[in-house]
Amino acid sequence: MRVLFLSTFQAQEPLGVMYLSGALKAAGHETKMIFVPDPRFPARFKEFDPDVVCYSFTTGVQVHVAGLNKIVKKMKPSVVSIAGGAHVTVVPEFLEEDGFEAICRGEGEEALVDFVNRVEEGGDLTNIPNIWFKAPDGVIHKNEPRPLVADLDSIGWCDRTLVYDASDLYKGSERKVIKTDRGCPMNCSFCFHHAWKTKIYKLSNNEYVRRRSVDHVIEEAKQIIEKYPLTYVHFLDDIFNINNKWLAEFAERWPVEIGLPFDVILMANMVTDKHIQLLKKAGCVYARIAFEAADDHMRNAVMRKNTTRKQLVRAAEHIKRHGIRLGSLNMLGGPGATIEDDFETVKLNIECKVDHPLVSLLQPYPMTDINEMTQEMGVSTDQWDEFPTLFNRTTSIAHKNRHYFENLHKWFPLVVRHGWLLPLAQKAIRSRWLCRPFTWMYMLYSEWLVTEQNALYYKAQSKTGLKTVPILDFSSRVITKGFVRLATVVAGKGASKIAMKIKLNDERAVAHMED
Ligand code: B12
Ligand code: SF4
Repeated sequence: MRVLFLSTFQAQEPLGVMYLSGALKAAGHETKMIFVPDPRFPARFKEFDPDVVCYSFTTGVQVHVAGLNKIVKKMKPSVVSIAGGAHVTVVPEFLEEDGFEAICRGEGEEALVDFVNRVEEGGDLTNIPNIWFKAPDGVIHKNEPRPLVADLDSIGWCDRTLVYDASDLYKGSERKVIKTDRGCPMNCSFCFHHAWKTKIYKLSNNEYVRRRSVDHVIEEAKQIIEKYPLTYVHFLDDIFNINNKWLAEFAERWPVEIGLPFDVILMANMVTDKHIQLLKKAGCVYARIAFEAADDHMRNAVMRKNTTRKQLVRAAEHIKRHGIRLGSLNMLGGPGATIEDDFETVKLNIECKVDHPLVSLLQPYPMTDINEMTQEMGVSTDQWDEFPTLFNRTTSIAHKNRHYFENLHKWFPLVVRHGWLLPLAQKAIRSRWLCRPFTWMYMLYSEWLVTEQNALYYKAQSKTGLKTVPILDFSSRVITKGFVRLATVVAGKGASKIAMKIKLNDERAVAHMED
């Protein structure tokens, strides 16, 4: 069968669909991806003439996806539309949307292959594990998930050609992503993991948390290097330092067999000095830890990070001591937070001398425990169609002085790096009228942080030239972005591809802080 994946451009290559395409091809199907907007979309759609169309998306963009699928159904009414990924897994009621025949909950390689095989055979579509199917009479058949694939190596390779053949932006990027794990043992109340683990799959950590072998990961990196530009790897793992034995083997082999710099996210309550020594030896140039909130009640009782302040400070010290760039992930405006609590988070970042402070406004995503908490507190939304598509800029939580939190978000990176600005920020965030200039300030400063980040990558790769001079890199990014914004106003969506090219390799996008 011919299976088409449709998606908007995103700031990072989408791994999930590449894995799905790998599984479909191994089962003998043909796949293609089209990123939209694309002026040649109708012609390319007609040329490929798909039997099945797949969509993968997060909460916030479902309305756009439904609109896109309407266009698809007009072009070919007989095509079978199936959605999967983060949003429909937790809001399967999306299937009630006109135009969709099925959704997939959870991991999809085996489920999608079964589904497409049955469509091909004209078989029964009502009883495929993981798949919810809407029969022609409108009845929705809801199937339980199948057991998770225990040995991740057995899933095989993700099919990078799906995405790279569809877009030179991703193919040409010198940074590529690799994911070595699936699942997470933690139960942070704002994250999708506890919802998937305990509410959908109903599994223990032993079954839910899995990791590929070091062999398999190194082989993947080798395959990428053979075919595509690659000078830097962004590991998408939720917790890179979860297994001591794995980390030791990785640190031994990666520098010898691959030798490329990389960045990771670490869990602060698991970090030891030995981990950081190993990571340094392996070529890690940048490590992020999640502070989320300095207030103990918010961090541990509300967000359930299960991490003490002491552990955060100690992990930060280890990372700095070994000369690795320290990034922090922070969330402002949690349910019940006061602005004073959030200023404590700023102070904790200052105390830890964070190089790259990343910050978002907490959004209570569907099916998460924090969403239930915010509902119980009467400050949440469950209108998913009105959910913000991005984390930053605004909060969906009904705080008394919402603009205080939104303004602090814009001041956050600057104040963390320049602590003397704290008293000024404490006053400035109260202004209702300066939100826009604060946003510009945030964007400019974030651009500078990205410039610092780039300088680090260039150094690790021993690159030289004008592009590697920080002030020139910064100026060119700012001028080009300014130009793209102007061009977008004048030329509309035509400029979006250039904007995306600038966003690729942008640290904020990688860390979920897209501007
Ligand atoms: C990398 C990443 C990104 C990247 C790339 C996204 C991408 N398309 O891959 C970037 C930086 C662009 C990104 C952006 C955002 N992200 Co993000 N992201 C992730 C992250 C860390 C890894 C995704 C991944 O590659 N997983 C590995 C692959 C193998 O798994 P997968 O993608 O889930 O795909 C499997 C299944 O879901 C399923 N499947 C997926 N699609 C489909 C489609 C079909 C048809 C079928 C049958 C099955 C299926 O099968 C796949 C293989 O098993 C996840 C958290 C995580 N650990 O998964 C968050 C996550 C997906 N992101 C999240 C969010 C909130 C966002 C943002 C909204 C954040 C923001 N900036 O404000 C944006 C949304 C951007 C947009 N407009 O769409 C949330 C989504 C929650 C929700 N309810 O939707 C997650 C779950 C994080 C979390 N802690 O909760 N993200
Ligand atoms: S540690 Fe990170 S990935 Fe794991 S549950 Fe918490 S937020 Fe999610």
